[in-house]
Amino acid sequence: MAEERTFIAVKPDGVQRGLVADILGRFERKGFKLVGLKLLTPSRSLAEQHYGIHRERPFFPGLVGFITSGPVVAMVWEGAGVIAGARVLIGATKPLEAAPGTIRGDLAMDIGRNVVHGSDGPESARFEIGLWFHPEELSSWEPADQGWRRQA
Ligand code: DAT
Ligand code: MG
Repeated sequence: MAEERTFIAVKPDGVQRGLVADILGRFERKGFKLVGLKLLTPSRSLAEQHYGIHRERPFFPGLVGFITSGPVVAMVWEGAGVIAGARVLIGATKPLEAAPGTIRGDLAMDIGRNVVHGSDGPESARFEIGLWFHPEELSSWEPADQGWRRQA
């Protein structure tokens, strides 16, 4: 399986509730590689582009208002199968239906306060990484213990 990258964000509710370390730590402990990380309050333009696919949905204005309401922790994680794998760690969009052990299953109740975002496929991952990060903000590096995370 080829190495790939995905965009993950701790939403404002996760930051306000002090869940950043817990959420970040789950990706870290899984073995995925952190290649980009920053805290920012998204502009309306960034939020509208990020959620552009939902532009016509009734929840869109509330969603944009929520995601721009405070700081977000934006991240890029790398690894073989990380795009789908991160979605498994995140759990279902509706937190009450998310499996226990997943981020949303463990840490959230409400679809409008589901604490974390993850790209849903290779195309959205590429788009979202380019939207949130400049190329020079991403680091290519090799963990010293990579051979203990993934068989060569
Ligand atoms: P996901 O975040 O699991 O990729 P999505 O892309 O379908 O889910 O929707 C993006 C976000 O929009 C989701 O995390 C929460 C919000 N959302 C989706 N459906 C909603 C709904 N029916 N009512 C309120 N918010 C909703
Ligand atoms: Mg989505």
